[in-house]
Amino acid sequence: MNKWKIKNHSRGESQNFESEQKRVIIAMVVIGVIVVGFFGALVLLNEDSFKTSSSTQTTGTEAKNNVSSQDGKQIIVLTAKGGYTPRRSVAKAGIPTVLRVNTNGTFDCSSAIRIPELKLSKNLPPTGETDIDLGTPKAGLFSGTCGMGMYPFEIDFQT
Ligand SMILES: [Cu+2]
Repeated sequence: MNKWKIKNHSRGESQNFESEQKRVIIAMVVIGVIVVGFFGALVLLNEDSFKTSSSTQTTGTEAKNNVSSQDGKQIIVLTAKGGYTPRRSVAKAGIPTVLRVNTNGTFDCSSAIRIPELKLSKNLPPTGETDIDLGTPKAGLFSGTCGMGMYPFEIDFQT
């Protein structure tokens, strides 16, 4: 700080230059703080959303509330968007079953659903509800994926 003062007193001309430099340094510090704060906040937000989504998936794993019955049929509801939710469903075997896949602004590849067991590949509408008849499933694991095989889902049909 002394440096500034001395120069300011001794040479009036350098005052502008020095204060200009000072302003540049202050501006750089302020920008630095903003950038660091911004990325820090981004990291925190990402961690938060990561935790939220993983905990949702954990609860979704055991949730049976996506399985209901309607007109004597068992309806299993999945949401397709960046994968399938819930990733694992538990349903009853031996009952005529419909897999109802909801899309809502789904433009990723989970809008192309593939069920090898049924030799089925289907393009879902970006937004809508698509019923897929699963027949009367036997007990066991039933699985499907997105068109590229990177988002899996499974249904555990139990007796
Ligand atoms: Cu995919």
